[in-house]
Amino acid sequence: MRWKKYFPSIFVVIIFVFFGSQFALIVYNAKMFHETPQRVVPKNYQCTTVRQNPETTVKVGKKVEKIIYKLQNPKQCKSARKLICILLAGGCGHGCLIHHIGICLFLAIGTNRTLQLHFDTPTYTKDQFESAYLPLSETCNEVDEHELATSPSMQGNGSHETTEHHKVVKLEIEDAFIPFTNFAPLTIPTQLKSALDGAHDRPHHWWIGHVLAYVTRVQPSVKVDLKQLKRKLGFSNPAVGLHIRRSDKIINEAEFYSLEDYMYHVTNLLGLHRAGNSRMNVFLATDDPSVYKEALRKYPTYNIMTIHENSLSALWKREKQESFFGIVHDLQLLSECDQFVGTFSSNVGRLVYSLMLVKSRKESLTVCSLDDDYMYYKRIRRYQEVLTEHKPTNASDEIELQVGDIVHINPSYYKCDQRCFGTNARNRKTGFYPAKKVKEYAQPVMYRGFGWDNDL
Ligand SMILES: Nc1nc2c(ncn2[C@@H]2O[C@H](COP(=O)(O)OP(=O)(O)OP(=O)(O)O)[C@@H](O)[C@H]2O)c(=O)[nH]1
Ligand SMILES: [Mg+2]
Repeated sequence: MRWKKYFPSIFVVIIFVFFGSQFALIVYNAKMFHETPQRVVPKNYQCTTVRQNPETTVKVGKKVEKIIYKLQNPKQCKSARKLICILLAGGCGHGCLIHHIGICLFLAIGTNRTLQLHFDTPTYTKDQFESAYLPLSETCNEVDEHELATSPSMQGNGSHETTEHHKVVKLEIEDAFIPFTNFAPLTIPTQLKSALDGAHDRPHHWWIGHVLAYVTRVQPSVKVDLKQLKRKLGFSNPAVGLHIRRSDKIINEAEFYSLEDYMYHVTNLLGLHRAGNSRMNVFLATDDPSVYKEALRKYPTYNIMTIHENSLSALWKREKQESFFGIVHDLQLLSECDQFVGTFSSNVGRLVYSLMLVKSRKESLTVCSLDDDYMYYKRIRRYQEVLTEHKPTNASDEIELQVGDIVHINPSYYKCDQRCFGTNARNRKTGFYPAKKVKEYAQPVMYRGFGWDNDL
């Protein structure tokens, strides 16, 4: 066999290509992580404290869980009103996927339908999703092929669905904006708004949290894994959850922030100086494996807990099943922490915040985003309510505000810290105004899945 004499050279070429590509990747990552961009000095106002009365929110939360569960588990699946959500987005990460399913569940609850999922994306399968998360329904989980083929696409305008009289409708969901409905994030069921009146600072965020918490109810096997992981880590509360999103995200979607930028907030939250000698618990999740060593070296007095293999698989094997479980575990553990530091430009960071709102039993929860304000793609407009009158001082770029005015924030402004930019709905004037004179406004909408006289 003549080719055998070439075997040593083929072997050398394979070795060369393999090690060469590994070397190139290391150089690429080193460049990406360490040579990067301008440092933005963190400031206190990047943190928000959300307050609640846990006695009320826990009670109402249990009722909300029951309402979603009931709608998702009709006695007769065949005759039930259904929304088949076709998940299309390829290249959609885990946080993105959960937020897409969330959009579908908002719509299903709003239009009084049971949600069914049809995965049509190269990135995930239904089996994979259900290997970690409970099926959305115990009685109506399987999509009927005939219904999938023959049912019309959901149509409508505002809160009115023109396909309302069809028993089954479908909806393709990808990255495009879906403009036709008010059953979208940042709205809140009217009944819920009154039930939470005075009991929660951000009732619309809390509602998003409940919808996403339903989607991410973990399988019993994942609960067992989490218990073991926590034992191994020595996970204990109080703890700050720290999420550092780098790798692909900082190429052109988000800024690079140094570990010190994040730890500045962690230290503040832990009240290090006041608490004396006790070790401070930080649960770290990241897709940059170099962070852990750096953290151990620079912050030896902190108890930094991490699942290092998760960050390795998040960087090198993102498409693989082990990485899927890695992000599931990291998400759950982050959301069990008492405070959060991360970036809201990341779907993962935003998801952690939403889940924390549901899990938190304390009166206040502080979250620090080093970049954007909280948002949800495919949301309705973000509104604010004016608390204090404002007369522009230098007529240049500010608008006038009266108590009770509703302002909508310009969507291209991702951050509203000291000053916000938006349009006053009363007189359509657009300009800047001080952030401290407004508060988030939750838009109430009649979600039909709540019934008309639900006693919350
Ligand atoms: N295990 C683990 N994986 C992570 C972590 N951060 C990011 N990842 C991985 O990176 C992916 C990011 O997913 P996306 O949902 O797209 O979130 P994003 O990239 O932050 O946000 P967008 O690109 O804006 O959608 C996740 O699916 C994980 O695979 C982390 O802390 N732990
Ligand atoms: Mg992404």
